[in-house]
Amino acid sequence: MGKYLGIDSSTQSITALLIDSERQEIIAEESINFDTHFSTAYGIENGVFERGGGTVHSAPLMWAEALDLLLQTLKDQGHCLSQVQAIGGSGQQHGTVYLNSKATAALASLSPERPLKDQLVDIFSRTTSPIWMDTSTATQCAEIEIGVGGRDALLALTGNTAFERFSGPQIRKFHQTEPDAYAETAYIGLVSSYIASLIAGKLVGVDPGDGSGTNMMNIATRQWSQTALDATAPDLADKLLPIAPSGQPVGPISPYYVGRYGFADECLVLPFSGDNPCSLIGLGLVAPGQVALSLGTSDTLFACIDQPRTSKTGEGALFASPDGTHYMALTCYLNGSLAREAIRDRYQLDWNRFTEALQHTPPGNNGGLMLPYFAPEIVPNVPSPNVVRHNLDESDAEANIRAIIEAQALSSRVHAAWMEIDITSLYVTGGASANAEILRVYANVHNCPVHRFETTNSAALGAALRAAHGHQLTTGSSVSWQETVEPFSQSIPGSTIEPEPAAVAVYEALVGAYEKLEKKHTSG
Ligand code: ADP
Ligand code: XUL
Repeated sequence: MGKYLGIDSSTQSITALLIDSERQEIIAEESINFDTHFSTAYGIENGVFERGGGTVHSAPLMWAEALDLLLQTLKDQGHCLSQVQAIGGSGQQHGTVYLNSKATAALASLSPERPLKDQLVDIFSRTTSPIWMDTSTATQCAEIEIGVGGRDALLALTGNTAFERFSGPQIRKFHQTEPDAYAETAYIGLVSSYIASLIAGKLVGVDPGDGSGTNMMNIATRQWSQTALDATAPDLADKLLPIAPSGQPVGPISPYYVGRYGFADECLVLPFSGDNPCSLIGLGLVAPGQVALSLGTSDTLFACIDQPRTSKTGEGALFASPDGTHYMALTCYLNGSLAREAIRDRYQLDWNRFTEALQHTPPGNNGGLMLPYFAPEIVPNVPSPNVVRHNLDESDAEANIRAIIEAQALSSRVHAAWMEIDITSLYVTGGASANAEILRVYANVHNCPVHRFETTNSAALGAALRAAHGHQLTTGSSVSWQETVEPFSQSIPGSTIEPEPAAVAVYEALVGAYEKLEKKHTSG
């Protein structure tokens, strides 16, 4: 029992969440927004650079600089980091980081006198990282599926059909377009394993939760699949570390953080996992049944399941749960918060006015519908931006606001069917889950209560809980996952949003029309 730190390196920010497992409370929660601090230095917007043709990258050196700023902020606030017994972490999924042969020595010899940024600038064989928003690899997806013996073969082997954002297709594209830089790459990691490597001061492998988002991991054995690696790029096994079991500490924290921020020498580091797998833990989904909704930069709907269920149509993804035994089924949308912001900004509103518009307009929007593909969409697969308005006048700001939220909620209902789960409640997280009027639409579309939690940073909370669980196992105590998550996964009393029968009936009638409109304008 003690203090545990969770770090979530996400698309737009990096967050630290500190828990006291004895007092069963969150004692610190701090975020560094990338645009606020680094937009000029790195030329990013919303945490990323868009390079046309669906290419979306970010800057791994910026993530390191942001990590320093985050820890400095915690230290300046007076948090006693020497009491942290273990650190767990989470990263935006699928993004790949490419390191050269200098990385190992640089990580091992970090001086607490100089910031990470100055000491890591030379370790990259590729200075940018393609991230989950990148949709530029349709060709590579097709090639990988053929390479392993077809789409069904890849699905059976890895649990997933090929997705543009997944790491394997991104690595293949890098090998094809920059073969020299690929040859100079000594190690390929994911966002999660890269941040873990910075903290451990040595290269740390990818965990099964994030490994399952690569199209390269055998979902049954939770190890890299040589067949999938061969279909992806040459010599790839040499550039990857073995998969690191999610619950086993990889060693103590690097002396850099001891000297610079006052962590204890013996503070342990757990392998990091993906943000969605960590949210699964942070929301307490350690047994099959409950379903959660994350409204972050991406919107995701996910559930804990006990048997690997796959999505043949390519609507859903299957990941290993970092609890070591279960799986998670997930549907991911690219047009989440940034699409909501596109509408908010189109009508020059703030979130208060946006929320008022939802209060002023009726469920069903008088028949006005929108397909909100401001950017290419993952589900359904929409390769280029395409915003469709049906019975909807673009000049009517309030109706457009209701239309986008209803579209997102209706789509989450349509594309959750593959999971074959009866959704009887939704646990919510992510920045937009602070907005009760958005959640009301989801409660009515899914006809179930929506539960809210103390933190909207469930990925960082899940990372801290993973640290607590992993550390306690090293002390010989046989703590269960249920015991670990329970004190932190109670919904806020009185905050549940219940479905309203009249609105439920409206959406029951509307969902078919939405699906029809979606089919008409997409190949799905
Ligand atoms: P990520 O972890 O993917 O970087 P977050 O979960 O932190 O993202 O969510 C950030 C997003 O939350 C912002 O881009 C913003 O659009 C959204 N957000 C914050 N407050 C509100 C609000 N009151 N209503 C709707 N969306 C909000
Ligand atoms: C999940 C996905 C996104 C990212 C960013 O498959 O691509 O949810 O993890 O949050």
